[in-house]
Amino acid sequence: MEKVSINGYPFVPLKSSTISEKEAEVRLQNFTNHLVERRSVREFSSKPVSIHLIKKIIACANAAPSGANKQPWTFCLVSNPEIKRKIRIAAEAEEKESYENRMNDEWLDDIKPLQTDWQKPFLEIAPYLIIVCKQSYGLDKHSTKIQHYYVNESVGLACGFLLAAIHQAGLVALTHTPSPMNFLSKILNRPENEKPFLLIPVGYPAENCLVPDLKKKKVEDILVEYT
Ligand code: IYR
Repeated sequence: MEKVSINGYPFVPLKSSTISEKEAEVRLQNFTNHLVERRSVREFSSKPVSIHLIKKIIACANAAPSGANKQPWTFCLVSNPEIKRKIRIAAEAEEKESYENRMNDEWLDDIKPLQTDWQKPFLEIAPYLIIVCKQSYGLDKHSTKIQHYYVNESVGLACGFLLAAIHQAGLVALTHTPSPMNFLSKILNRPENEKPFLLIPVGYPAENCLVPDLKKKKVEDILVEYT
C-alpha cells in the first residue's frame, strides 16, 4: 500500500473499483434481496454458535464510521448462563412495568401485530447476548477523559453494521430495548462513561420460527427528490 503524507498526516489510496451501471444494479439487487430478508426474531434455538464467528461479526461492526473515528462503543458479549438469567429477570421486571404502566394505549396498539409481552425467555435461550454500550466520553490509561462526538449516530451506525453482519453469517437477532436499561450497567459492572444502547440476543432461529408479516413503506413514500 502506497503511503503519502498530507500536512504530516498519513493517507493511503482509497480501495475502490469502478463497475458498470449494469454490474452495479445486479450487485445491488442481490444485496437488497439478501438484506430485506433480515428480520427481528424472538424465537431462538439454543444451538451453540462459534465464538470465532461472533467475534468476526463484532469486528465487522467495529468497521463502522464514527465521529472523529473515536469508535465510542463497547460490545459486551454474554454467554454465561447465570449472567443471562440475571439479565432476563431484571429485563422482565422493567418490561412488566412498561407493559402494565408506562406504555400508553397508542403504543400498545402499535405493537399488537408483533404479539409481544413482558416475558423474554429468549434472553436465556439465545447462546449470546451482545450488549452494545455507548461511551459518552473515553478514558485513556491514566483515566483522563477523551472527548467523543456524535455518540448516538456513531453507535447506531455500528449497530447497523452488526445486524447486517449477523444476517450475513446466517444468524438471527433482535434489537431489544428494555427500558430503562440501567440494570445492565449494574449487572455487567460497566464504568461511568458507558451507557447500554441496545441489547441484542444472537443465535440460530428456533425450528418453525414465525415472524410477523410486516410490510415496509414504499420508496415513493419515504423519498423526497430535489432535482
Ligand atoms: N420493549 C418492549 C415493547 C416493544 C416496543 C417496541 I417500539 C417494539 O417495536 C417492540 C416491543 C418489548 O420488547 O417487548
